[in-house]
Order: sequence, then structure tokens, then C-alpha cells
Amino acid sequence: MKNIDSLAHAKGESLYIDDLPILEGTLFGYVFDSPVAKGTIKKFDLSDALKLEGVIRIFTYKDIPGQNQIGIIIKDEHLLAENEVHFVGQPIAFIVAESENIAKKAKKLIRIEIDEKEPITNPRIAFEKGELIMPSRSFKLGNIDTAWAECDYVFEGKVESGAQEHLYLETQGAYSYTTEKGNIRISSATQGPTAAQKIAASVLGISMHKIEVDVIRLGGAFGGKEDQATAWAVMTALATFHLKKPVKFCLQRPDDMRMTGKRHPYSSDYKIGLDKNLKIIAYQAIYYQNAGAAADLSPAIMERTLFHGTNSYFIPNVSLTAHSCRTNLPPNTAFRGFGAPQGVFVIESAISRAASELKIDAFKIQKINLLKDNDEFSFGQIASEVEARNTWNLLEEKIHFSSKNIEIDKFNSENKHFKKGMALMPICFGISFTNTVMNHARCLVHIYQDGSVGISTGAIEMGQGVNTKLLQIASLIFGISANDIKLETTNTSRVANTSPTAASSAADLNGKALEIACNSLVSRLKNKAAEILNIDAGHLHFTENYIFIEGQKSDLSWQKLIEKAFFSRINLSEIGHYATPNIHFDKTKEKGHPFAYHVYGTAAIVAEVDCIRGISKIEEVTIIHDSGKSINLNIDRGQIEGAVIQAIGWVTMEEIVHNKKGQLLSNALSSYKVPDIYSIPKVFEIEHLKTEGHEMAIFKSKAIGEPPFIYGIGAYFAVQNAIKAFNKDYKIAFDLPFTPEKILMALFKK
Ligand code: LUZ
Ligand code: MOS
Repeated sequence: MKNIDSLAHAKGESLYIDDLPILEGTLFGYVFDSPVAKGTIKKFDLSDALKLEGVIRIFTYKDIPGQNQIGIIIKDEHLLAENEVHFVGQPIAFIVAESENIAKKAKKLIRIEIDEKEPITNPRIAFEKGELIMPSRSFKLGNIDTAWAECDYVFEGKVESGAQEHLYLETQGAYSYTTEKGNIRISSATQGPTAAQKIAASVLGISMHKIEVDVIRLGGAFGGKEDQATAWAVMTALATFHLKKPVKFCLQRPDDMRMTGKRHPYSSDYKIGLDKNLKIIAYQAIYYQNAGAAADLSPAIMERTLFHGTNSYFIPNVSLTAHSCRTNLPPNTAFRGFGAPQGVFVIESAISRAASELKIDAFKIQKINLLKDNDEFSFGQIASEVEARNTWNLLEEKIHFSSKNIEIDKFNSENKHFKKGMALMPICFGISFTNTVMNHARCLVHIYQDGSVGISTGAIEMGQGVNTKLLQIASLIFGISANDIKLETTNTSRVANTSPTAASSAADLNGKALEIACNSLVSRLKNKAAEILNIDAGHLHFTENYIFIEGQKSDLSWQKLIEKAFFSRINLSEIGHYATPNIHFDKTKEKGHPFAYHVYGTAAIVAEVDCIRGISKIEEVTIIHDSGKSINLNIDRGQIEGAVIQAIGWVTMEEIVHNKKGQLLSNALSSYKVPDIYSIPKVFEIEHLKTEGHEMAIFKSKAIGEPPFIYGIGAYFAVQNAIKAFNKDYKIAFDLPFTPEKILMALFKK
């Protein structure tokens, strides 16, 4: 089945916040944000700005009737700065005017004096100064202290990974208006409508039931709207609350890039020990997470780094420690992979380093350490239904790594200025919110009198195709055609207390809730059909918009059955609630079983480096992916392709740069290079592992959003291998992104 949004997207008919028809009297917001990274506000003068014709009002923290607090895990972030500012781009005031242009002009008329202090941008410096977001955490398995003695080889080093801009096509935005009795309705481009509702209520000092958040769809999010869509929604709601007028605010790209957080940069130390047979005996990592100025989702992201610290390898002695370090950058936030890519890059760097020192191919180390059933993760979960070796072996059959390397060596010996390199990248991604309590979802299904169906869930469609998958589920269970089913907007008044659409889990959680609701409707309707057809309900089956008896089509259509059920006063609406069973985690011991299942796969990536210009190109990506028993291979393929390219961007080109004052220099697409159509590898093959799929996945179709991002990390090591072919003295380093500048240095440095 095609993505149900494809046609409307192609025709430009799909609605985003900025497309919503606006109400009469709508006002427009704009943020006045901190020009400095750290300091104390000495003077703040709004008088000139307020004199500008068309400026209605400028809101500051003093106008907040409830709590000036938007922190979701830790209450450490103001909606609008009070006396101190902590990062460039921190919202200080919300200007509301008759037009966006007037609001922008007013911004220039605001006078501020800030007593500047020296900002911290480096997480290790923050750590030394004791600037931590929360207490540090460690995951441990075996005995790392005694294990080093058993190792024949031990290597230590440092790894850096950079930030990444989400670059959703639709920037952040919200539109609020009052309904009656002081209630407020917010259209928000958010992955977390309940978070927006809850924080808006608490900032306004009113109850949650007075706020309704509605989301049609997002033009991309990638984690950037899991937590950071809230502030803008709340600002518009604050203005609406005071002015009783509709207020709209959609960020422009440079403002969005400056004010919002990114993927967390990490600086890490590793120590890896192997025996003569290349078995990894011990692995230690210390991660310094650059959290930015407030917690945001950093504690949860740090946790996922720990959960994925050993990627898809079994290592008997492990010690992983993570520090979440407070710096004067915009609070960094969720981004596809949610800390896992950073952790995986460190262990893959450690393996690459060991391989380099031992003068062997890294894939020899990777292969023999792959996880298998009954291996224990450092956090106590016992691996089951592991597909690490299966996907690896299938890929090896397809590509023959050794002969591929001979082919690459031949190319390298025949070409002076172009060199190729290959890297393998196994993945193992845990599915579930690591915070166990978040793993539940609900839905509301209405069958209308004419047999058509409306579905509301907590899932947000952000281009990833979750609505298509949900529609398929209902269509399969009801046995009716896709045209008879509509996915409604995601709305907090229809489906309440939702977890954000995140952690790759929306199709599983909401899909399972939907499955439960649809099944109870079907069993109710089967009883009615049995009565009409005068047959036992057990013989009935719903398909092709008809009721079938033992595989034979009856005269009773779905539509007729619904009509009769309605006139028999049968309830044609149902809610479904699903909470992932069997998962648990004890933070006091750092042990448990946090994931419903893992997604596995293996990629082979071939890069070519232009050794004159320092440009890298990813030539071939070949993947064996474990989607389980996918219900939509087209959507899964789209997610894999997008994730891999996004990760190639992270590891080879996207470079977020701040100056010493904490100002973002890479603040536009002219200074921040992202993958484009030319970044697509010539060979991009994806094969799906044939498996039964996992019971805990919806229809045994495994989660897809984030896991394949990890494949793209292999691009870093493929480039590295190409460089090794050019410069025998290349001092191997792990510092992504591998930009052309860094590649040139690596190629020519002796
Ligand atoms: N968001 C979250 C996530 O709140 N918890 C998670 O475990 C998670 N994992 C991946 C992406 N977003
Ligand atoms: Mo996310 S990184 O919002 O799943």
C-alpha cells in the first residue's frame, strides 16, 4: 500500500500549521531572544518597540500566570528568561503584533543590556567545573578491573561526535485561539501534543482540560519536535490567554536554527581489550554529553547511549559511564537514534582502532563478537531472537567481504587520486521508550452508520507513514477497503495522556491499541452477523467489505451489517488501550528488561575519496535488514533510505559550528551542508531478512524509524579505510563529521 499522504503531498494539498486558514483578528507572534550566551540582564526596555504602530503587546516572564517552567524531565528551563540568560537564542520576550513584519520590526526596537559572562561550550570543561544536569550514571557487567589482565591487546583513545540540525522541512510553529469560557485550542507542530497541553496548562495556571491540542501532521520532526515544539505552542497560548485573540507563530529558518537544540555532541574516552582470537574481553567508555543549557530530554538520551554502548556485540566485561554536562548552548534534544548513534560511534571507533593497530580488517573483530541468543546486555536484558549473525551472514553471502576488499584494493592500486574503502556496520536497536512508564497508548475508533470508519490515536504523522500503517491495521481487521477508513487528526480531547510519537514506537504502541479496539468491535459485530445469518459466530470472517462464512462470501455486506447493528442499538465506537507487557527497569541497580525487542541488521558501505579535493562520496550501501514480517515494505524502505542518508550527513558533512561566544555560525543552508540528491549512493540495496517477526511488534512488523540511522555511521569508517589506502602514515582519529577539510588533513599529514 502506498503512503496515504503521497498524492496530497505531491499536489501541495496537505495541511501544515502555516497552511491553516486563519481566523479573523489573528495576531502574529515573534520571539525576542538572547543575543549572548551567558549573562545577567541589567536593562530591558520595551518602550520604543511598544510605540510601533501595530504592536499589540510584548509578553515577558512577568505575564506568566502559572509557572514559568517548561522542563519535562527536570524543571530547569524557563519559558521566558527572567534575570539570567544561558544561551544565544534563549527566548526572553514574545512580541505580538498585527503582522509578522511589524513584530519583526518591533524586535529591533527592544533595548537590552546584559552583563556578559564567559560561556562554556565544551562538555569536558563543564564537567571539570561541576556543571552537571543530573548525577552521572554507569552500566556495568562482569568485572572490568580484573578483565584487563586477561587481554592480549588493550587500546585507549578519545572520540568526538558533533551536533546535527534536524532540518525538518516545516519549521516549528503553533496557532492558538480561544474557544468559549476561556478554553484554548492550540494547533501545534509537535510530536508530543500531551506535553504541549500539560505545559501550557501549567504555564497558564489552568487545568489540562481547558487546553486542547490538535495536530494534523508535521513536515518532518526527527526528534526536534518531541520536546522543543512545546515552547512555541505555549507562547501563542499565553498571548491568546491574555488577549483573547487568535495568535500564530511560525519560526523562520534562521530563527529555528539559532533557537532550537540539536543532536547532542559527545566527547568520549574508550578502552578496549581483546584476546589473541580477537574476542573483545573488556570495554570501557566514558561519555561527556554536551547537554546545552537545560536538561530537556538529555537524561533520557544519555540513558539510551548507555543502553547502546556495546551496539550488537556481546562483551563479558563492560563499564559505561555517562555525564550530562551543562553548557551555554541551546538545550540539545531528541534526534533520531536518541543518543544511541553517539554510543555506537564510540565502540565502532574502538574496534576500528584495534583493527588498525593489529593491521587487520575491522570486520574480523566485528564478526566474532556479534551478539547471539541468551547473551546478556550490560543492563541485564537477555538477548533473544537475535538476528545479528543472520543478517551478517546473509550480507556476507551477498557481498563476499574479502573478495570485495580485493576488488577495492585493485581499484586503489590502479587509481592514484581516488581511493575506496569499505566498512561493515551491524545494528542492534532497542524498541521501547527506555522510561518504561511511557510505553502505553490509546485509540478511539468510530464506525459511522454508513460503514465508514474514523480512527483517532496518539500517533503523530510526520511523514514517516504511521497513519498508513494504522489504516492498514484497521483495514485488515475490519476487512474493509482503505477508502472507507480515515485517520483523524491527533487531538488531546479525543485521545488523552499520550506519549510523544518517538522512540520508533508509535506504530507498535498505537497500532496495538488500535488492534485491540478493532478486535472488540469485530467480535461484537460478529455476534450480530451470526444472528442475522443464523450461524455460529466462529464461522465468520470479515473481508472484501463482506461477511464470509467458512471462506464463502455471504449476502451480508459490511455496510448492511453496520446499518443493522446501529438499529439494534449496538455500540459502534470503541477505545483501545495497550501497555507493553514484560518490560521493566530498576534504575537503582541499572538492570532490567527495558526493551520489548531489538531490531537487527547489517550494512556494507563503500566510500570513495577524491584525494586531491578531500571530497568523500558514498558509492555503495548494501543492507540486510530485519523488519520482522513487515506490513509495509515501501514505507520501511523509505525509512531506511532516509535514515541512512541522514546519518551519512551526520558523519561526513553536517558541521554545527559555534564561535567562542556561543553564537551559531552554521546558521543557514549556505553554511551548513546537508546531503542532497547527489549524496545518494549509486548502489543502494536493501534486502529484508525473512523471519517470522516478533510478537511484541504490531502484526510482527518491527519498528523502523530510528534503527537504520545506525547503518550510516559505517560511512565514517569506509572513508577512513579509503584514506588508509592513500596515506600509509594516516594517524587514525575519530572525530565526526569527516568533512573535506578533515579528510584533506588526514590524507596528507605524515
Ligand atoms: N524519546 C523518549 C525517545 O522520550 N524516550 C526514548 O527512549 C526515546 N528513544 C528514542 C527516541 N526518542
Ligand atoms: Mo525521537 S529521537 O523523537 O524518536
